[in-house]
Amino acid sequence: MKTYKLIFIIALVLSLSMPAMTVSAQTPSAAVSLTAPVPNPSVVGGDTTLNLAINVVNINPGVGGVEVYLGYNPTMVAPPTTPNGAAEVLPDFFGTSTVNINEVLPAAQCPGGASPCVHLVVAGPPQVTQNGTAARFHFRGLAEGSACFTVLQSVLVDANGFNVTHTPATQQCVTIQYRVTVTGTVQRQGVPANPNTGGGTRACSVVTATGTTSLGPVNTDVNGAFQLPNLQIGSYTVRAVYPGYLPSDKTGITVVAGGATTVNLATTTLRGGDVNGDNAINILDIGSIISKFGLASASVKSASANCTTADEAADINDDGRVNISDLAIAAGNWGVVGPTVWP
Ligand SMILES: [Ca+2]
Ligand SMILES: [Ca+2]
Ligand SMILES: [Ca+2]
Repeated sequence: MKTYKLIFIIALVLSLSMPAMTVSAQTPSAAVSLTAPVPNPSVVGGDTTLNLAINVVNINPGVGGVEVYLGYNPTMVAPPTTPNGAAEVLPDFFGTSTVNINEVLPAAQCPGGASPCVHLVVAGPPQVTQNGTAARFHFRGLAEGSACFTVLQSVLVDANGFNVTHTPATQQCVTIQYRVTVTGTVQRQGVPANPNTGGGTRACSVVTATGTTSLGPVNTDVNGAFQLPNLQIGSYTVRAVYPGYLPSDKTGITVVAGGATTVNLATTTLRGGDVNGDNAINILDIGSIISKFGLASASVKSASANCTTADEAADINDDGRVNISDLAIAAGNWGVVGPTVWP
């Protein structure tokens, strides 16, 4: 009976103590941090973003506001002025935030006085235990190099307005690279054919850049326009090709830091008649056209949806027929060799 009692008492003690163990309060903690900038590397003229993250555990009566001064290097990055200013408030920490200040301050008005800063205040329903992002900062890249972001000062306050001691954010940096987009238009002699019997367009000329790096191929659109993005600092030749035509080369394109981020090339017009693609227009090409003369259902690459159709090169002007028009184009370019000079 005594043993019975003892077991009962032990069981009672255990049953009382166990719930207390499972709900025991976690040690209160709070931290403010910056997420890694995205994208990294970023580009001159492009946007880079990083988030203000807050992590609080068992802070009573709950964190109800955060104020930060985010310092940045003004020679490397600048906050955009539109549409939402330098920062946008995110709902991931407070849910719906109720107050925010979002302003860019000169160095003299920032803690430490060494760099300009984004001053942000966000407040919302008090959060006792929560981990999330309260805001996202936006910056535009200005120059090649490393740009770092530093929280010069951060304040967390609880729902009673008292400061909450917290771990401060560590610095985040982004590499900014200089990149250029080359745009231009490629036309093809005799295209679109007249009358255009549902034939091809100026689409599907293939454009590549070679040099310091290789970029492309990209296809021209129905108007012959193309874009080659992300050329890094260096020297390039841009080439346009299409079956049945001599290639055209734009040489000596140099990308230098601090120049324009878009380079617009003049329009080039490919010369037709190189049916066999050997960079010369001669008797071999004329012979190929004559051997297919009268073909009325030629395969037209520039009429296909994604430039996937293999092209009948003897149908120079892509009207779906091999006839006197194609012969005239080739004969008119007799003796011309490629690549032709892109103006
Ligand atoms: Ca040829
Ligand atoms: Ca034709
Ligand atoms: Ca063709």
